[in-house]
Amino acid sequence: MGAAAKLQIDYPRLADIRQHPATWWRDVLAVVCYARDGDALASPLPDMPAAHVMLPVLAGLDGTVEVWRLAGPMQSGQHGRVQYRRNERMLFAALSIAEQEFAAPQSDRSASALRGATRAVYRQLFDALSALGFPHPLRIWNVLPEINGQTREGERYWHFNDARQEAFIGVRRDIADNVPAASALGSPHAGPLTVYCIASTRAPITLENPRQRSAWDYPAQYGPKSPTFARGCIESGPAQTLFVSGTASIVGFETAHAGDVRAQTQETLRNIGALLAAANARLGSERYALERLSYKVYVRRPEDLSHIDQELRRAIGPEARALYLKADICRRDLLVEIEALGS
Ligand code: 3EB
Repeated sequence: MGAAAKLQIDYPRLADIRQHPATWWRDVLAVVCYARDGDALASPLPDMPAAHVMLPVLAGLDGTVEVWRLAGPMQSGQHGRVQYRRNERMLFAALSIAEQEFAAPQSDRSASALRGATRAVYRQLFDALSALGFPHPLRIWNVLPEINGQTREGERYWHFNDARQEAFIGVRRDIADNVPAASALGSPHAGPLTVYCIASTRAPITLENPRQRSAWDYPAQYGPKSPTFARGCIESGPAQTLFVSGTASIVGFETAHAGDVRAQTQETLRNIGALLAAANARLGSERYALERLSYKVYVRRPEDLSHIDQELRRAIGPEARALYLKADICRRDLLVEIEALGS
């Protein structure tokens, strides 16, 4: 059956899971490989689609990969440039496109290559989701190099946002209340634009955070076109999987505690707490709790890791499950961003 199987996330080592028999892989929905550079990009198994994300693991073993499990059997395939794996209920989709494919000669600091790559990635993604019968993205991850970099025409993240929003409008999705949970991170290494996604046959319940202005409604000082994501969403159906978007020290629409990583971590966790309260209120139960989530923490400066980890464990408890990755956050003054899964 598996209709209400829990979506689970584990962080084994690639070298260890290579040994596992085919039966172990039967329930695997998704694999995400984190790499320092191009040398670790081999797929764990020939038939296993994987997202290759150019973010180094900060705390954890070398060769750590992320494995999402649901209930098999699963089916893998390729649609256009999208690699996917799915069962009846959920689809994992991943693709990477290099900006160079869209670069005009001599246009070094131009934003047009990033915009072209972003449009292409999202067109491919939406085409695949609709062709495969999973038209509702629940959760999207976006990773691009130099997210805080400047072009002649403004910040790279702004151009990414512009092209992403255009892609959502292109598939006729209203921006408000009809967009997935997401994260957008900067890779400290050169590499392609990488997007991966978990999608559903059914529209999710989308969530906004009462402590934060909705990102699709940010004022223009954060870029001419707003970021296209919801603060979180709940999978429709009995499993009620909760996806918490990348969350930072933003209150209203402004960054709080610039330069203070401990205070930013505390504020971020208050924001996640407020989102959980909104999710529980929406379901009329105490379905979700901070102590029961799985966390992924994006750290701008590796030297902040112990401060962030201390604050996280102080707020959530010593048993908190968290993977730490080194990444640039989309605003220069943000030092940490935290996302979560409630299963
Ligand atoms: C924020 O709240 C912090 O552009 O997809 C968090 C989650 C952030 C998703 C995105 C950006 C994104 O605005 C940054």
